[in-house]
Amino acid sequence: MTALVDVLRFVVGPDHVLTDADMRAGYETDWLRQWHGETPCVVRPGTSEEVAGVLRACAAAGVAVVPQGGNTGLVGGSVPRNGAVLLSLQRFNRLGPVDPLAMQVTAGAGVTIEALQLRARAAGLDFAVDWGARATATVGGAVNTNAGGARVVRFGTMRAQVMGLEAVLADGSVLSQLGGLPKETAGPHLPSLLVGSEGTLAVVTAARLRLVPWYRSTAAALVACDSLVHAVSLLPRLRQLPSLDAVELLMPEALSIACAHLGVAAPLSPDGAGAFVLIDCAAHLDPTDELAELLADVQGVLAVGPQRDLLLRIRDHVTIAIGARGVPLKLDVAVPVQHLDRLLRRTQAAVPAGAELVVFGHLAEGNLHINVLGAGAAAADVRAAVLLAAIELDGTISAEHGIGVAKTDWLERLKGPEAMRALRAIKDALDPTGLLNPGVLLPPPSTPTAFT
Ligand code: 2HG
Ligand code: ZN
Repeated sequence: MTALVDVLRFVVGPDHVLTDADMRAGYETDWLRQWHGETPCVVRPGTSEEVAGVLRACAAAGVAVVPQGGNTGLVGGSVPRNGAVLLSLQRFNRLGPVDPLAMQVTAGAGVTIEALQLRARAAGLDFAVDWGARATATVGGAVNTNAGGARVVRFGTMRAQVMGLEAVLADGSVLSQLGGLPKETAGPHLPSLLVGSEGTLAVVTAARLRLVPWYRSTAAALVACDSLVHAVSLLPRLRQLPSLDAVELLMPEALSIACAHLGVAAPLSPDGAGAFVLIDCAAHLDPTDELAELLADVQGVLAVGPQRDLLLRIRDHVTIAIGARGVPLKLDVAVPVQHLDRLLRRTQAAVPAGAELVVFGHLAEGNLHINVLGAGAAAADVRAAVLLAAIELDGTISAEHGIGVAKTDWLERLKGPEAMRALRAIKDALDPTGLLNPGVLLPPPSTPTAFT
């Protein structure tokens, strides 16, 4: 162990190898304190060549590597396990100039989503992917989980933003594909293969990202619906809105606990409502009238416009509000929207009396964030019931958080044996010794890599 640490100090400089327990602590537990592991050292390279040096040193010592960005993941994919070295990408915080001709920018893996948004806006553009953890979550993590968030209805997930990547492969070679050409049919697009690969195929160090217009005029509305079915029925008309930016779902308990956490009154009374839909619009010209007109004959609409900041703040704080009440069973599933109600009913039926079910999510993508507090010994059964329901309803066990270590046992059921064989073949080809993030995404390898 000491020998490896010495080599790592040589590769990245002594200040960037952290071995003291108090220095490691922040890297060993995720932000919501759901996942914890231990690492003998945190290594913080500053260049792709240094990443390559770290990978070569760890490979030579037979020690696995867990890459980590902002550590805001929700499925344990960036928390160290089994004595692996923790490779932090935090120092990859370089943000290139915005290219207004291509509407693109190159961002280091450690750049936060918020910093990227601010840089884009300073140039009159915007970055499309957005979610509550924007101040801490990083580009590298977003690429690796194929992050989604609120604006997928308009701009797609992270996959749709990635024009190119720079990444270090397990053998230490640096794959640099940051050109960003919008058209190229010279074989498969390797950067796309790495999107959503959760650090198991390469260490992503930078991304060439698509930017979108910055729509400065905004309007939001909150609609109290009788039921989830009623909420879903609004989608066809909402999709007509050219300015539609987000369609978020808040079940009454999610709205209540976020408001209570923030100490604000609920903008609409949760009493009697079955579901709330938060609609956000953004355009070059004020979309308020367009949104108001569209909702004119809909009951239970909060005045469009003035309370937008509050509504978005409430939505952003649901996860934190849940976390403040305890460590929940957290599931991130999606089904075709017409099956959402069946998914919800099957979930409700699985939750034991006395447990607290908090559901919210991204309505347009049929993506429910299912959080159960106080499930106790029933947690495993609830988890199985929800994941099975998602699969049986033609959905997925992970819509945007990834598989991590949390759902590897269900991946084959979702994907089927053919896809699993293909995924394993890709993993074996790019990382034959299982150096990168073993145990994440694919079930643990047969030969565990332990720190020696
Ligand atoms: C969100 O949409 C995040 O706010 C977190 O994906 C979801 O906490 C969750 O379950
Ligand atoms: Zn989400």
